[in-house]
Amino acid sequence: MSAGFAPALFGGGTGPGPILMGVVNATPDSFSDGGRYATAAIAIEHGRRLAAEGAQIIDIGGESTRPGATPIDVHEECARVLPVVEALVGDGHLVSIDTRRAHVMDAALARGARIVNDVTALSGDPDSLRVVARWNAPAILMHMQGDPSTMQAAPRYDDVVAEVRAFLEARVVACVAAGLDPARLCVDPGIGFGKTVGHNVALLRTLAALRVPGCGLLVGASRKSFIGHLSRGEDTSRRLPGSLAAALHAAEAGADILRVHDVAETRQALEIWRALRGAG
Ligand code: HH2
Repeated sequence: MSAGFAPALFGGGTGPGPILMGVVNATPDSFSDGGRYATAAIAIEHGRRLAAEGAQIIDIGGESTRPGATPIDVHEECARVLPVVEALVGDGHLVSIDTRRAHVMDAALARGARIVNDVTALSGDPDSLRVVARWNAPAILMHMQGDPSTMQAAPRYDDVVAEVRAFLEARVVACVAAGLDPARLCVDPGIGFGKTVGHNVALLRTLAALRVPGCGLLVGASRKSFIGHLSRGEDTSRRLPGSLAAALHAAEAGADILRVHDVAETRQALEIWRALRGAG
């Protein structure tokens, strides 16, 4: 764990290694599980299952950010996520809201969500910083090159690790200037967001270098397309083994939070990893 980062704010931090954030996509078109959790009742049931399996944070999103996805209306996004947020908060779960819109952040925080997870690192909506500062909410700042509709067309970097790190540092500076506490921020390299397979591999190989001092580090590699590309072209439903390999690699590199779809399986992998490395 990094000095200064308070993982307890994000729901964990009592033992060594990362905590798990379970993904609930209340969307009809997510890349990995599109449509399976599209009704509120099914999404709520899924969130409950992920919590029972060991997710300390339940991340609820209503807009797919898969490559090529088209943005949806803010009211539609609220209609998808807010009933799910309310129900899971009502159960006592720690909920994060995965959105790039300040209005959705505000509405979800008002219903008891505690964390904001933004794939634009609070830069996609001019009101986001103000909303997060007003609620004093912990926030996850992710790197993305471009926009989901075009980001995989031709990702380009001179030095992907240096550029992602510089972006994350600059966003932390902007957040602190807006009144946010760096100990309540978590940075994320944004695996698959405007990146080729080579870019994703370079970022995962150098995770420790991407950490911004005093902030947490989150990695979301679960079921992402680089796993299929590096293996035999498996589709999202057949990427669990690769996702576990990526999760253990991120744990070894010191990630604080892993954003995963397969909570029970990742938890078991981490338990064995912890036992074998003698860390409790
Ligand atoms: N990945 C996705 C969505 N949100 N947030 C963070 N912080 N980090 C990530 O890597 C990340 C994220 C994409 O995965 P998923 O939610 O399963 O798909 P979709 O965006 O299509 O709903």
